Amino acid sequence: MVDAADLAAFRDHLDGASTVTITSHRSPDADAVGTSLALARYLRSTGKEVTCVLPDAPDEALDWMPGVQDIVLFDRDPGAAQDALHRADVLFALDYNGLSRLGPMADAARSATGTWLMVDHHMGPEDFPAAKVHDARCSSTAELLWGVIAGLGGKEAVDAEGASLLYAGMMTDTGSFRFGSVTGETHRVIAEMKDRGLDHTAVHEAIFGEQPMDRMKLHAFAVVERMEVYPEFQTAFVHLTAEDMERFNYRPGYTEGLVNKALGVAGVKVAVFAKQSSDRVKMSFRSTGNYSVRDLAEKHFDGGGHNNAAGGASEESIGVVMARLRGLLPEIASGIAASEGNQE
Ligand SMILES: [Mn+2]
Repeated sequence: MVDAADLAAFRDHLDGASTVTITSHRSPDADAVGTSLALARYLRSTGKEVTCVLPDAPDEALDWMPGVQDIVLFDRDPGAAQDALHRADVLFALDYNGLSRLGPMADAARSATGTWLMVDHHMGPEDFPAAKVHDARCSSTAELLWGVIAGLGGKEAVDAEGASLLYAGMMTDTGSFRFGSVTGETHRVIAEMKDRGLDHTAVHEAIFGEQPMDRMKLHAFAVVERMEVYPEFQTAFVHLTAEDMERFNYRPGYTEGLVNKALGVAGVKVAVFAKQSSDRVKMSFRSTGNYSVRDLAEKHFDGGGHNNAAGGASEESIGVVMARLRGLLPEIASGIAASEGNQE
């Protein structure tokens, strides 16, 4: 639920603003992009001049999102991105809460002189915003943002397209409404989206329905050749080298969901996916139950996120990262055991 005092602060800051710039995190997912575009639509309906700026491009799987082509990308057009950050009266941080999550765009964001507002559901928010709507128990930023838009009196401005943007964030951040973070409120918000004309089937189809043959082959290859399952530690790893990704003509988004395949192996409670990217190894962590992969990612791989879903990165080679992960197996297993003990 959105706090009335936070809403009042948002309203005050927005009342005096004519130019708004909306930002979200590096490697933006459906929650990041969907909320950026949905908020932009609402604010434009109130007469604001709005620009969405992201550090880099979203997955191709989000190409269907109305307005995605108009987003300014810092890595492609740093001048335009910097300009949008610097001339904004109000800046939004959506779906992240630390400026380092912007990667190379962080410095430009830090030097912005407008007022920051935040809507986010990750733990441990930094205090750079003047006001924030923050709830680490909420399953998506999209769900929180609906509360903000509704609270500001903007329900009517959310049409079927706006609803599809918010729904995409809610759907993907909850593993299609499967995770423990889903609440009655989550489904009440979806009911509101349906009332606004949401075509939920179309959103599922657009994101999960069809996939390029190369992506399917990459997943099959990863499962057969690159998955390591350690039943005695209730843990599975899967990784891809730069050569693996080249072999299957890797495109952004191709590895989405691979970590969940590892988590889906019978008896596995912790899964890690690691892939070589241009300058570093990027990692996704997942768990079921009480064991916090956020702590694991934070302690060993400069990462963060949620208890059951986190990310991290390393400057080491993929071989070194995998060796380090294997070395952590006893620590992970005792962590799982301790978390299950805590539950009783
Ligand atoms: Mn999110």
